[in-house]
Amino acid sequence: AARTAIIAGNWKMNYGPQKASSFSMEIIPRLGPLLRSYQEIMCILCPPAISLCSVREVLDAFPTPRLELGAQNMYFEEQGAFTGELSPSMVSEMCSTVILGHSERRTYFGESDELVNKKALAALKHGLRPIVCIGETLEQHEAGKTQEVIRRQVQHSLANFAPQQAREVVIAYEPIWAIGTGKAATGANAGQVTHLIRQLYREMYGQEAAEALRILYGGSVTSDNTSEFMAQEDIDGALVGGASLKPDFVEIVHKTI
Ligand code: G2H
Repeated sequence: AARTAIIAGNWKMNYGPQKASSFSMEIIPRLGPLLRSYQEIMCILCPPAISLCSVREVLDAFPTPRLELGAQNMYFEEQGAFTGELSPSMVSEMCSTVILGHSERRTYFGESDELVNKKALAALKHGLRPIVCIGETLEQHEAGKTQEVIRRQVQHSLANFAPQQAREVVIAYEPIWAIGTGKAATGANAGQVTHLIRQLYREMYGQEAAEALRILYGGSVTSDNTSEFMAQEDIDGALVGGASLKPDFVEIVHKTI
C-alpha cells in the first residue's frame, strides 16, 4: 500500500530534559541518513512534555526530514483552570502528533473511549495528528473477546470525524498483554486484528479513508521482531516503548526500510 510508514517512540515517563538531550544527540544524527535515504518512512519521538524543548533543540541542530515530535497526552479544552494539563494549541506549537488513550492512560488515569474521542477531535481541529491507542486485556484476549472489544473501542474512540479528518488519523493497536512484558503478539495475530480495525474503519468512513489510515502495532517491539510485524498487510508501522529508549530504536527504523 502507498502509506508512509510511521515508527513512533513513546518514551513514557522516562528521560527528563537533560537525559532527553543527550539521548537525542545519540540517536538523531544516526536517524538522519536513514530518513534522508528513504522517503517512505517517518519517525516521531514522543518524550515527556517537559523534555520536548530539549529534543527540539537537538532537532534544530541536526535538521532531519520526516523526523517529528509528539506528545504523549493532551486535554481537549482550549485553556483555563485544568491544573497539570496541556491544551491542543500548546501541543501544536511544539508537536505534529499526539498519542491519545494509551492503555496506561486508560488503566491508571481512567480515560474512557468517550474522553479519548473528545481529545482526538480536539487534536484534529488543531492540525495535530492523533495516534489513538486501542487494545484488549489479557483477560479479554483469553476469553476470546478481542474482536468485540476492538469493535467497541474503534466505534467509540474514533467517532464523529469529518471525512477529511478521518484520513489523518493513526491507530495504534496495542494488545495490553504484550505491553512491556516482552511477550509480543505474533505477526499473524496482530495482522488479523489490524485487518479487522481497517475493516471497521471502512464501515465508518468509507474506502478512501480506510486506505489512508495508518495502523501501528505496539507492544514489546524490538529490532528483532519489527520485520515480522511490518510484513503484515495492514500494519504500517510501530509504536515503540521500551526499545525507543535505547539505540535499538535506530535499528528498528533501519529494519523497517
Ligand atoms: C506499548 C509500547 C509503547 P513497549 O505501551 O506504546 O510499550 O514497547 O514497552 O511494550
